[in-house]
Amino acid sequence: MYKNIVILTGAGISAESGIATFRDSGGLWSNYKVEDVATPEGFARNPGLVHSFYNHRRGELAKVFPNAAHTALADLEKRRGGGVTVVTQNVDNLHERAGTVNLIHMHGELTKMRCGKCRDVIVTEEEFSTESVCLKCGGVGSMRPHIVWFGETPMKMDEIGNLLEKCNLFISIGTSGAVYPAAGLVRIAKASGAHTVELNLERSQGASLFAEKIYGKATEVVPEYTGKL
Ligand code: BV8
Repeated sequence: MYKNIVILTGAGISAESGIATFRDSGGLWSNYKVEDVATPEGFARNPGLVHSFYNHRRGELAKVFPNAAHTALADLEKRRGGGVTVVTQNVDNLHERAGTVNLIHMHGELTKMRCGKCRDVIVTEEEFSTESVCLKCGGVGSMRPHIVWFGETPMKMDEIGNLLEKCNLFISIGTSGAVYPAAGLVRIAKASGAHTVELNLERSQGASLFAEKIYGKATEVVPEYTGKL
């Protein structure tokens, strides 16, 4: 029986809820250039474009719902009464809305904005622009998405490292394994002696690192796999 389970999720777990992935055809990156909307340099160059990219995605959140894969992870956590942590690369709030409690957003959250001046972080569903004012310090145009862009340090890496040292089952769901350090977490889990499982639509870039691989749609393979734990 696995005592400590760490589950890494990526955009693929939210695909069947209707949220575009990044690298699949027609995905987010086919309509926007990464360097324009997901880097600090892009934000400095054209903050209005970045605000509209995230305003659009934040608006989409209200129209989508968790799917059977999100629910299966929340049920697993409830059933196990602890020892299950989801580390997500996703910035949507579908894991929380499905009931997952032990959750780390390593790339930040769409529903949060941060002031570049006073660092205040707020939860919001509003649209933001370069005219937006920080309610704490009054800074005009100083608000930015509370999101980890390329070149920025992912959140809670120490906490994630501690979890991986103790983990004996590492499950990766719905990620292409294209982005680091997220794509390297499986190596740390393996070094701790964990059993490693990839549940994905197709082989990821890191497929060879996993001891067990099951391919199919997340709403099918995730409930089936976690139901046996
Ligand atoms: C950093 C927020 C220093 C934005 C994102 C080596 C080591 C360290 C860093 C690097 C390195 N090499 C290069 C780097 C730099 C860079 C990087 O990785 N570049 C890549 C492109 C080469 N990394 C960084 O800059 C990171 N920061 O390195 O800081 C550091 C390092 C270590 C420790 C401390 C500090 C910051 C990266 C974060 C960037 N921000 N997102 C936003 O969301 O708007 S990344 C972005 O990609 C999303 O977060 C997304 O989650 C993530 C990964 O994509 P996936 O989730 O995997 O989505 P994708 O579309 O690619 O794949 C979907 C998968 O689902 C597919 O496999 C598909 O088959 C599958 N699927 C589809 N449908 C289904 C399905 N599966 C199941 N069912 C379905 N129905």
